[in-house]
Amino acid sequence: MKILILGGDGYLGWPTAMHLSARGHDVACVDNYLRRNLCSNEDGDPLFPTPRLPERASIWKSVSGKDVQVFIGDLTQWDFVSEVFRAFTPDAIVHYAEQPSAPYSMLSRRAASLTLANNLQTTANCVFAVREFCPQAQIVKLGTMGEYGTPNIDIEEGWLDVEHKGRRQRFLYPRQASSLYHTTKIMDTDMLWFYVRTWGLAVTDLMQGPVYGITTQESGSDERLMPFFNYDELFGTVLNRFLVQAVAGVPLTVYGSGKQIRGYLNIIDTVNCVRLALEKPAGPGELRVFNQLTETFDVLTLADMVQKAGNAMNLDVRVQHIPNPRKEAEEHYYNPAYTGLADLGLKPTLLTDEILRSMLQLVLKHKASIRPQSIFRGVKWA
Ligand code: USQ
Repeated sequence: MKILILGGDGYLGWPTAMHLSARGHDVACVDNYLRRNLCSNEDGDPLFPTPRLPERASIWKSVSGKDVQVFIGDLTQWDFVSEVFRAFTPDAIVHYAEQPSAPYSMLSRRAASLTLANNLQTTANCVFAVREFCPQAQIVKLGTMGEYGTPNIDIEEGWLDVEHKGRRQRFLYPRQASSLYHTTKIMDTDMLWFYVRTWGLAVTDLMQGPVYGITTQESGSDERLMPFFNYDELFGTVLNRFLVQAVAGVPLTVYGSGKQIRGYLNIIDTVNCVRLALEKPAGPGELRVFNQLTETFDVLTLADMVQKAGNAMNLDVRVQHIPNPRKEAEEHYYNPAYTGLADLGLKPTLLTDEILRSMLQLVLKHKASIRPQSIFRGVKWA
């Protein structure tokens, strides 16, 4: 397949590009370095620098012999979008091109506006470009489990059958997110569903939980090919943050009671899920939704696992409860279904002591460049 990855420089975009390329697909990446720029403006540079896309693509070519095309530009700009789609004519689009941080979206009016404008406009441009240049192409859109929030009933995979006054109808599962970022993802889903119904697009929405991890099969131990690894409050996800905190000797920042449960997965599984969704596509006029997680944890359990793995490596890992800067339920029911991707063939890479140890070892190599001041700044939701 010819696969166009929107947001190909990001934490997930570049590992996905290498994975699909290694599997024989013809891959192109588009990015405007929005995430890199936001991170450096907010003192959130990653643990170690990663080359920009053209250099990554040439390193990948030298190790794999495979080409990944690169387009640098802003996907909110229609002229650029149409140029890219005309030049590449994809069979499939993977859409990651969004401002991905919940805390960033709650930072200020300006950050909220950027998140809204960027996320909704890139999604709309993706839809219009498919309609105009490649109407048969499928879209695989990265959604988030956070769209559902933490309802007091089981979370189904995307849809809910509702019986009301003796009549039945299937609806998108109710969504109520707990950040503006997550809310833009709900709006994306609604927009895609509208165009699936109206124009017959083929769309898969992957409702992903927080991802952890730093290496994939394709990066191996070559740091030049590893993803952009954030540990700062705005752009780092919780487990990646805890591992860096453990190495830096900063107490693990458990927000509130730490009983918040989420569905997690290793970045190795993310790239496999995206490939499986592409290789077994949704049909025309179908919005297919998968919940993309492999296991659930509460925050305290993650902190406990990191503490044990770190202490076994002679790190002095402490855990600290800090007042929760976010507005989120801390004690709640959480029972999401996630069988769809397993049915497509996903073999989960579950979180083990060995995985934690190997991540800690990699972080230890970069201990000297950790900036403790970017670990916690306390962006408040309310
Ligand atoms: N948390 C802590 N301490 C920290 C950081 C986070 O206790 O230092 C807690 C949060 O309060 C939350 C949980 O850990 O309850 C997960 O937080 P997170 O920062 O790892 O994840 P989140 O902000 O929800 O966002 C991340 C990605 C986002 C993706 C989402 C999936 O940044 O792009 O959509 O995970 S989900 O959480 O399922 O919505």
